[in-house]
Amino acid sequence: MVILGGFFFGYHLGFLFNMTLSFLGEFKMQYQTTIAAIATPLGRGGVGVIRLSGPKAYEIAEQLTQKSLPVARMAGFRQFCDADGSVMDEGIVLCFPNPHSFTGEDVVELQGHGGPVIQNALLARLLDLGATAAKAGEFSMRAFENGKMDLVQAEAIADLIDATSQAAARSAVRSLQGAFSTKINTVLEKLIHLRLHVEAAIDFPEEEIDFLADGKILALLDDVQDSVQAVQQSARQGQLLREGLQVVIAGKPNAGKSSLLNTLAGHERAIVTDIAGTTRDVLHEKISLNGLPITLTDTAGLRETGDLVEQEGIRRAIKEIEQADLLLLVYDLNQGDEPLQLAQQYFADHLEPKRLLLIGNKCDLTDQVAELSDYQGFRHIRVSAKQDMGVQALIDAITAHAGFQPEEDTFIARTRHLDAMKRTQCYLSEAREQLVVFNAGELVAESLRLAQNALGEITGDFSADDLLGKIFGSFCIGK
Ligand SMILES: Nc1nc2c(ncn2[C@@H]2O[C@H](COP(=O)(O)OP(=O)(O)OP(=O)(O)O)[C@@H](O)[C@H]2O)c(=O)[nH]1
Ligand SMILES: [Mg+2]
Repeated sequence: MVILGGFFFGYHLGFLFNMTLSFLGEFKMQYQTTIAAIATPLGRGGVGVIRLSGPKAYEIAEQLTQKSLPVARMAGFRQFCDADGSVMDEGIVLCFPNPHSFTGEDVVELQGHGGPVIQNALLARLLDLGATAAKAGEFSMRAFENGKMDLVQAEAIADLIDATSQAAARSAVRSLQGAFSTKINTVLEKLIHLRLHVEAAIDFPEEEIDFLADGKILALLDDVQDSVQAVQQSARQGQLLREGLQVVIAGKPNAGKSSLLNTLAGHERAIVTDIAGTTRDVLHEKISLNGLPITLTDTAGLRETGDLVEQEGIRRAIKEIEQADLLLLVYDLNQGDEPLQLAQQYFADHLEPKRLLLIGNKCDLTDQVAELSDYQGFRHIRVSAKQDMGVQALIDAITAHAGFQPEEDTFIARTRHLDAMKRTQCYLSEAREQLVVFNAGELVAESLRLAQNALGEITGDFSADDLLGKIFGSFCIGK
């Protein structure tokens, strides 16, 4: 190791060290265009904000106000003028000189009155003065490309705006403040450290075998794999919080499916009658159970029928069942039904214990108590949807089934992040096999390089342009 030192640090470290810097440091992108967009939702309100960003932001704002601009970060009252000098609106102008702005460019915020007609007219005037209409997410994209934030933080802004619960908003703020990025960067640093050791071993072929076999690299690899796994677990909670769970209620007609949906939703959303075949269409309801966002779906009862409308309802029910994250299979405890028989008849291919909860309903009409148990390897629970018996236990079973256990420091995450971590783990497993089974240094190094690229996609270090376009394209305009 000592012999390796000098050469190694002079050569490989240079290359890998630059890589480390590129992911920790900032670089700046020069855009020629100045973009403009209405940043507040279009509608009637006291104030409407229009944002300008780019090299001509100041010049355009000066032409609009026909005056010099206020001092940086100080509010200045100005009139907003049309081409013929007539006053269109008046309001506050705020200037943020580069690089200390949201995008890292010169930014001007024009706070006029919040009405769609005047806001659109002001935006049109800015475009006449040389600005370009911003595309969805273009301000955030520039902020990302100018190193003002990484991809995870940019996504967290969108998630904060779209948050549907307090818990989701809190975890979005945590991601925005860098909680998630810090974890990823810590693992990336460990991975780069491991790559340094492997690259060093390859450079000295006469020592390669010993070096690979001495256990040090394996120990480092263990540590990286454990660290990725730990982040994966936290990110899974954040992803559940953001994307929620698709829960579908299915069963025979009259089993009490719609009653269960109403009880879980806390209001009379679906029609309930004692006529078998009441529900025909698919019905969605967004609810939150123990803080977990859920889209709950009620479906038509499954049975053989000659009724064309009901047949179509059943076809749609089966489609929903096949796509569900979790299926609540409801049956009436008083009918002597074998709960799995229906599942075998209608969706045998989708019978997995981790996607299915069996629910024996109407326990109020039996002498059986509401409780959780096991039935042929599946979770089973007795409830009364009508009398609200066993429903809290059902709610707990649903969230536990989804593996939802948010902690105080949960950060928001997306499926994209989990996919990237899964690929990272695959490359790390490959690296382990090359190391342990084949002792093949070059192949270990290549797998580790791919693992680093996959992990780097999360914060945007190694993201392809089309991925960036997809991510920012889903943001709203003016962000
Ligand atoms: N006693 C009792 N009756 C229930 C319970 N749950 C539902 N019911 C009754 O069972 C009947 C059918 O309930 P629904 O909720 O409409 O059943 P469903 O499964 O949606 O039926 P379809 O829409 O026809 O497929 C209604 O008369 C409900 O009041 C329960 O827990 N206890
Ligand atoms: Mg129904």
